[in-house]
Amino acid sequence: MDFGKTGGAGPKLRWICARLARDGLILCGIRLVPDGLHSPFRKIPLGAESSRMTNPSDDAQRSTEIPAASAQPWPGSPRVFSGVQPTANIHLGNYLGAIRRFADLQHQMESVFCVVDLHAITVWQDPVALRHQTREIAAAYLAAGIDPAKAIIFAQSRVPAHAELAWIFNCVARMGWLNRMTQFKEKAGKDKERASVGLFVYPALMAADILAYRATHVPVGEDQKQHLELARDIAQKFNNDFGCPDFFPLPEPLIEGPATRVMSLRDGTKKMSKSDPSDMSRINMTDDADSIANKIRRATTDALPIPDSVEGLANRPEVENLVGIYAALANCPREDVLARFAGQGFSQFKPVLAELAVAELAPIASEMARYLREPDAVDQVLAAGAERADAIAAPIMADVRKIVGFLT
Ligand code: AQP
Repeated sequence: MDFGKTGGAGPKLRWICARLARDGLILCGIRLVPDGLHSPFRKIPLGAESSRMTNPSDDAQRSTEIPAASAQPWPGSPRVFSGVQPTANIHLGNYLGAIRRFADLQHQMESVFCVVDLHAITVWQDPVALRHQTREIAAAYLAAGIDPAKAIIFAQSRVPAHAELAWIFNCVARMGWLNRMTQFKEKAGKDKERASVGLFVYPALMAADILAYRATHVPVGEDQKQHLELARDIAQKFNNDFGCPDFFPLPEPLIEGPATRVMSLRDGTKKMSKSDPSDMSRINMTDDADSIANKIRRATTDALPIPDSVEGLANRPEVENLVGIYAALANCPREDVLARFAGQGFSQFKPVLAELAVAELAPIASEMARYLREPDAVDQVLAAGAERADAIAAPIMADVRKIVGFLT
């Protein structure tokens, strides 16, 4: 059987309909976009649809371009979605760039926070460690103040919509779009042939994560900006290709504050990262007070004093990083930090920064440890969250199946 050439039954059916309509053999229209969908999207007249889809083999030419975004505001309710991978060594960058924002946003909008285990397995994960790490991220969410009675907390693999929609988006996204993703290039390294296919299509899964909930706002660190732009392109192309302009929102990245890209404590030009082999490069969310203080004390700096203006941070990436971390922890602009510490050396600045970091992170680390001593309770939170997440995603997926042309 060849599933590839016609792109499936839906386009083939539309092509036959279009040909018959063109030849004057159809007198009444067939509704290509079914009734009873849960979204408020516009119905496309048969004529318009027919002329757009004249031949299923046009697929590649028809829509490789990213269509222009609709000027209309999203008519649905706002919803936040984001996630963290259950890979080892969750760190200060994950906390300041993402998790702390999640805890704030839960009070502003309906919020869905996922432990993205399907993403984690795009690189090898030991199954026993993966289970522990999944609970660890859930514990980090809870310890950081995300309330499971308010926000939804769950593991991605427990809700089938993610994988199913990701497959559909694999067929919507173009190779050229994914080829431009810098994270794949960085993570695959020189030996792309040995990278998993999953690592390459990771951004399509990320788009599915967000859009399975029709999420409108996505708090992430700076490193995810390109993937978010791709998610918007995929949403736009899906809406355009299937003639349902408002079906998926174009999700807005929320990349805000002084710590959207926390850098390594050893090298201010490299992102603080879970996979950095040096534990001294990052502050882990599980570190105790002594480790946090020790890592800050030994963080790379230079011999000059702290400058008195943001311009003075140029070409001093390690200093810029520590000032940014201080500003984020103290919830103030970098200018305020510089005004307080200008002219001082790092022997004065580092102990104050360490004290601030310990005050914020040590209680979270001990709460995480407390949750992890009760893994069954964490599992219950995740199971209840998965049910709530599925209740949102399942009707959206039912609509997606109808729109795509699957028999339901
Ligand atoms: N250094 C960072 N500064 C600010 N935000 C960051 N994030 C990650 N690193 C930083 C944000 O944290 C969220 C969860 O990230 P992830 O677990 O999905 O994966 P990642 O981006 O691959 O994280 P790492 O720690 O950098 O892992 P590796 O070592 O695998 O590359 C995201 O919102 C991310 O932007």
